[in-house]
Amino acid sequence: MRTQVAIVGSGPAGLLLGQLLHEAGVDNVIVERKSKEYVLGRIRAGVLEQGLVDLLDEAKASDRLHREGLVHHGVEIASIERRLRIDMHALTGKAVTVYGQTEVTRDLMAAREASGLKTLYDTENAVPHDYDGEKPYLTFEVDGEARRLDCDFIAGCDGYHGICRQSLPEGSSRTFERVYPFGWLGVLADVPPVSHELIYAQSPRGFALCSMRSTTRSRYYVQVPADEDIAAWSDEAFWDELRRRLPPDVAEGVTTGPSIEKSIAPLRSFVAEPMRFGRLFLAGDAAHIVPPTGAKGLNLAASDVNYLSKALVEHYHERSSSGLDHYSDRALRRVWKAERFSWWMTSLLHRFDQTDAFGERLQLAEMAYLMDSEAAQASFAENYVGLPY
Ligand code: FAS
Ligand code: PHB
Repeated sequence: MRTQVAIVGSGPAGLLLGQLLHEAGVDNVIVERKSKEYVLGRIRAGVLEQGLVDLLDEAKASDRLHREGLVHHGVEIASIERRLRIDMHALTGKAVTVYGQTEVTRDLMAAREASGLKTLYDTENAVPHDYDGEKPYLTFEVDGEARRLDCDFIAGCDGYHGICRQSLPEGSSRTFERVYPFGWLGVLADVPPVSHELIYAQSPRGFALCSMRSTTRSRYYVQVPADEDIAAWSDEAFWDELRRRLPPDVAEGVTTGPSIEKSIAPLRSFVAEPMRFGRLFLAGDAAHIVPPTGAKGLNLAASDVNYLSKALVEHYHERSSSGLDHYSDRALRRVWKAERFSWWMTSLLHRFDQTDAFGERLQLAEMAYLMDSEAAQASFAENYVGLPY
């Protein structure tokens, strides 16, 4: 089997890359280790930057997004005593769109099927080969049968636990990591959201987030210890803890109901440098992870794919390697700015049990500065809506 670009992973990064390449006439095959149903069963991000919306337009996978997505001009930052609405649209002229990552994935899968592109699900033991030469290829198994995919380039869109970064030669990649001593317990429920916009809440008991998937489906999170056992959390315990962390006038407006999904996500900051190894390119979570506080994970995958898709199209259409040669530096410049913002927002809003009294006062001063300064709010807004590509 042969293609121009072999893509490992059918998450948002792999699927978006596949569609953008297809729209430019570049053939590609996706090799995915899970089933389509498993990939669609993962509940993850919910906030899309305008850059990602524009790329989904380019990928011809945005009709439902424009029908069902909720455009948000503002976001709330709250402590128990104060609520601040940051009018991002007034400060930046931009907005974000609330639309679940699951739906983005579903729309991209539908676009891929309509394009007649090949996606191999339920594969095993994918391994990238000879990407330091001119003729890379992938080996993998389907139903126990060994297969080989010859290609010009390999895109490692296989996430944090993927094979591509792990198969790199010893010493060829430098990693940077910060693991947080807490995670997010998330609940999805078919109840109306407590507010028409997101509320990020800081409280002495820990962080909470009020988000949504539609006007009838809510997504809520509370900070929990990193080693928390989800079995300890009944729906009732979750709703009680959530309301304890919200300003009283918000808490009394929360509509509770049975959870349709409940899970704990660990929080870490992680970057692997560089993102290119000969004819192997890493994109999305395969190269970096951010804590979900800044809603950047999915959106960083999109900016990587923006740079990589344009570089690959430039190679085929203009026989130029400039974009490919600059891909890693260009992507990492934006990645690190998002890492900074996601770390800052996580530090601002979460409870750190190990911090000292000085650290607690610094956190309260950081929140007071954001609440009192339009300059601080403008800085928040330009990062949250997404820095330019
Ligand atoms: P993905 O991990 O989505 O996709 C990688 C794909 O590669 C998967 O389908 C995987 O099965 C496949 N794969 C892995 N190894 C393979 C192999 N060896 N062979 C073939 N295929 C292989 N971001 C936010 O912005 N907000 C959030 O609230 C948020 N919550 C999250 C919660 C959780 C539990 C996790 C894990 C992440 C969360 N994220 C969130 C980040 C998330 O949205 C990612 O940024 C996003 O999925 C990145 O997309 P991909 O890079 O495509 O990686
Ligand atoms: C979500 O709706 O899942 C969500 C929204 C904003 C975040 C993280 C997660 O920062």
